[in-house]
Amino acid sequence: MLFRPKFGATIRSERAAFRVDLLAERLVHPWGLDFLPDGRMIVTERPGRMRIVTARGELSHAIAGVPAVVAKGQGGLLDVALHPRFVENRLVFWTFSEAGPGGASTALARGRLSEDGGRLADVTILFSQKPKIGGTYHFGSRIAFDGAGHLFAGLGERFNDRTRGQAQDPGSHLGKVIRLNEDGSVPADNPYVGRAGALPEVWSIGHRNIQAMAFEPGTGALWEVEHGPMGGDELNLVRPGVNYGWPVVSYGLNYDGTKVGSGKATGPGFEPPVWQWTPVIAPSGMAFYEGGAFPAWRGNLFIGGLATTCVVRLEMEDGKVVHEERLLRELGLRIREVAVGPDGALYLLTDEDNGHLLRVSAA
Ligand SMILES: [Ca+2]
Repeated sequence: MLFRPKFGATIRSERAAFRVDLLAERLVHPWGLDFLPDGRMIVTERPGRMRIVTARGELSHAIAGVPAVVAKGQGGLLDVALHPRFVENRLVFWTFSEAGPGGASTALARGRLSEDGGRLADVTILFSQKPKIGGTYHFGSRIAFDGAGHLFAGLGERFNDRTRGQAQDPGSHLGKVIRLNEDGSVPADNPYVGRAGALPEVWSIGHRNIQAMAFEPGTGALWEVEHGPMGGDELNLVRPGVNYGWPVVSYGLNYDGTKVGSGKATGPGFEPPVWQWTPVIAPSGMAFYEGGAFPAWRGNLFIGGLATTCVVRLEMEDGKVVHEERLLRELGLRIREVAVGPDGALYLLTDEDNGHLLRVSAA
C-alpha cells in the first residue's frame, strides 16, 4: 500500500528536501501552464477553458475568446505558452484539437490577452495539422520558443494503424516537430522547404506522441519527450531534418505484443533516443531547472509521469543522461505538466477530473 504523505510534510530525496503544497484544485484535467510576468499563471483545462491562477491559488473565471475545441478522449485544449516578450505584446499561444473535414487534428492559435486578463482578442489560427482524421488519441502537443523569432510545436501521429506510418512522411504533419515564425509564416531555412511532396513547416520526423518540449538553458538545444507504445517512451534531442524512427524502430512493442515496424529498436538512418523508458512512464510536461531554490537541482530536467504518478529528475551531462531519480510516486497523482516558477519552486498540474496545481518548494 502506498504511503500518502500529507501536503506540507517534508520529503527527503537524493539531492534535496522539499515540501509539496496544494495550491489549487477543481481544475478539470489541466494541461498546460505558463507564468505571467507578475507571478500569476495561465492554465489550460482540457475541456476548453483557459484561466488565470494567482500565486496563492485563486482561480479566475474562464478567459473569453478561446475558440471551440474537440474535447474528446485525449483531445481538447492542450498546451499554452506566452510569447517571450509578452510584457510588450500580450501574445498568448496555445494548441488544441480542432474539428474539420475528416475529423480533427491539432492546431496552434495565438491571441492577445486583455490588460484585465479576461479576454483574448485578435485570435488567429496560425497552424492546422494536416490531415484531419477520426479518432481521439495522440494529438500531442507542446509549444516552445527559441527566443530568436521562431516557435516549435510537437505533434502526435493520431495513433491508428492506418495513419501512423505518415510519421515517416514529410508530406504529412502527423508525428512531427514543426517550426514556424511567430506570425505563423514558414521560415525559409526550414529543412523541407522547396522539397517536392513535403510540407514546409516540418522540422523533424518519425515521432509518435510528443507530450513535452523544452529548450535547454546554456546550450540552446531543443529536447522533446514522446510516448512509446508498450515500452519505449523517449527523450530526444531535436535537430532539423532528422528522423526519430517511429513507427519503423522502437524500444517498445505494439499493445498486442507484436513487434513494431522492423522489429528492431534502432536502425540506420534513425536517430536513437538519448534516454528511453521501458516499461513506460507515460511522460507529459517537462522543464529544465534553473531556479535558485534548489541549487542541487540546477541543470536537471524534470519530466511529469502520468501512468507512473511521479516526477522524473534527470541529471544531464554533455547531452547525455547520467542519472535518474523518481520523485513523488507516493502522491499517486498523474503529473501532466511541470514548470519552474519565478520563485524557484516547481509547479505541477495533475491530470484528474479534480486536477490539482501543486507547488514543490524547498523544505
Ligand atoms: Ca524514436
